[in-house]
Amino acid sequence: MTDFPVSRPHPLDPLTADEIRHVAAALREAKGVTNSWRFASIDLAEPAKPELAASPSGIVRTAHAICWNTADGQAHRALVTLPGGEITHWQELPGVQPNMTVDEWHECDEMLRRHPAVISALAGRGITNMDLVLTDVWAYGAAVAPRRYSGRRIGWSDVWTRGSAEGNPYAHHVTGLHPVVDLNRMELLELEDRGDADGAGLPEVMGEYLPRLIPMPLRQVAPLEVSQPDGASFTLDGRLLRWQNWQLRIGFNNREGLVLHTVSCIDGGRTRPIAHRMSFAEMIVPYRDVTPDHYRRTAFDIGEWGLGFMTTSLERGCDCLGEIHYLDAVVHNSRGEPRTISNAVCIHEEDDGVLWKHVDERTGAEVRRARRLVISFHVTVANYEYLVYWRFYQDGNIECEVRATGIMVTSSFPPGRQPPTGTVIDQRTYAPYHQHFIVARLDLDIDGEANTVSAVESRAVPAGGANPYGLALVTQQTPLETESDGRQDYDWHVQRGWLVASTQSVNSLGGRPAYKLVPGGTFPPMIDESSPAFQRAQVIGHTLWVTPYEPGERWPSGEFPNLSAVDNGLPAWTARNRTIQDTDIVLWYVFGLHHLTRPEDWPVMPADRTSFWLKPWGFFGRNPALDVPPAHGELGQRG
Ligand SMILES: [Cu+2]
Repeated sequence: MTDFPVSRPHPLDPLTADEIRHVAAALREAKGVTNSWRFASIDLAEPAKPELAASPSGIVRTAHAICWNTADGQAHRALVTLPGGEITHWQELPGVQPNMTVDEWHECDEMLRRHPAVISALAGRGITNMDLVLTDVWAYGAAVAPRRYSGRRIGWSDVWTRGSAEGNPYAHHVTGLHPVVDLNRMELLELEDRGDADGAGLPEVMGEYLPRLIPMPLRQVAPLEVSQPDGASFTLDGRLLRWQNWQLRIGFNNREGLVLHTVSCIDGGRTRPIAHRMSFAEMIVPYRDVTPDHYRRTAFDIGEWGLGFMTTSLERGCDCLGEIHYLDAVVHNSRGEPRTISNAVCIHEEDDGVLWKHVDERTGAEVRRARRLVISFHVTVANYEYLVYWRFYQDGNIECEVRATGIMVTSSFPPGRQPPTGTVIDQRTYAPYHQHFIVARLDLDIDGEANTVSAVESRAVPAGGANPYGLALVTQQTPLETESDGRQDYDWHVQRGWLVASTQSVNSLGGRPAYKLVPGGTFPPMIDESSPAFQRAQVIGHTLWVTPYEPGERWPSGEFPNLSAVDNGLPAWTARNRTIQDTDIVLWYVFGLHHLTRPEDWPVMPADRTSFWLKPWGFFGRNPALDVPPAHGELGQRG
């Protein structure tokens, strides 16, 4: 990649605050985008790979915007050049609902908390302090949305009440009360109220986590400091990050949050590509509980809300320890006004225990400490938080870990009527079972674009012949030729993994340099395929999908999952059954958490974690970390 002067943005740099303002102003002026409109998204229109490769300096910087008129609900797509402000594309998008916006969430909460019907329904339950009440609007799927509101931008809401002014907003679910709202008119359409028929009232729960509100003193822990007296060993030039032999570019957008571009490894002076782009393209959270409070609850946290919009600021010493470099992120509100999230992305090094070691009687112990470079961001989606960590290691490994924490959705049940689809976590209160499926979009380019993905399986050879003791274990490698082959499922019995190999370069041993996608955190959807939740999210039906690179194919459950009926992303693209062999491929890896809720996850959940790895597999001819030096002061002092 060419380096650019600092004054000029790199073609992959996210939009600046000024650029966002400029795009909104250009659309207001040229297309009559008045105050009755909202901007769902203003993001960089990333240049496609061939453009970037051909002439990065000749690329016309362009923004992609989705906006809609709340008066008639009509959504539009625009492409706007920067800094020129020329609108090169303006397209009506009939029949789709753009993503939900943070503004709508807040405005809806304000409206509902002032609404006489909501106030009256709460008063009937003895809840009269509206300052303690929180409403939390969720997006619908088409199949569970009332037909009479077809075509409207509707949402449904939970109602919660705090135990005190500073109490956990998600501690007390007002079970049985759900406003249905028209978000364009910002009005209450109806209030579902099943009442409190058995008169049990809100259960007595301990749902607090602030130190001053929990019923016990804080325990003692001694200080633990991380010190890097000489500073960190990475450099950042604009958004180009270099650390050890790694080099990559840090991107960010409204929908995916953190994006890693042009990940490569410097190997013996050669820059070897590994990934063109890695990000999370969708996150789907179906709640697996059919009660009236939960049957609509299938969140598309990326397509409906946006990880970038939901990113929160990080704090040194709390979220990350050591020598930290932060990057801010710029998103925007629904009026098209920019909002800066300070300290949105954290870059730092971590000690990671032993990298390699051997103890020899003559030479003593030879040991290397491992360290890793961590690039992370944290997202708060209403009650839940996702903490995303991309980790780069000295031995060529890449690890992607997600931690889930925050507050589980709960509701109450009448005495003796515990639903079977969740776990009791406090008095007459349960947390429904649910699943968090994350779809990582991995545009890998192992030593260039021409790659083939193979399924690699371990096989036991039956005893007999040359294998008299039945010991032999062999591996079987099956190249995936078409998109239907590319739909892969994890199989524990054969330890299936996926090798992404260059079809053009050769390693020092005569083999094809490759990286292996080592599956982790994967589980089957375990859902009836006729379920509307599955129909909207068929991507969760497989662990891995492989497609040929196509710049327009970005969103695995469709560009507009808000109020969607079917998944028109991966299932539709791959129905063409294109060839995926010896070409530029994209892997879509589905992983996450099968969240069988526990009492220990309440009232705030200790971070649960899930991850997968990309490991070099013949990419290097030997252990690439032989040249890592011993820890400071140990050289020549072993024994
Ligand atoms: Cu969960």
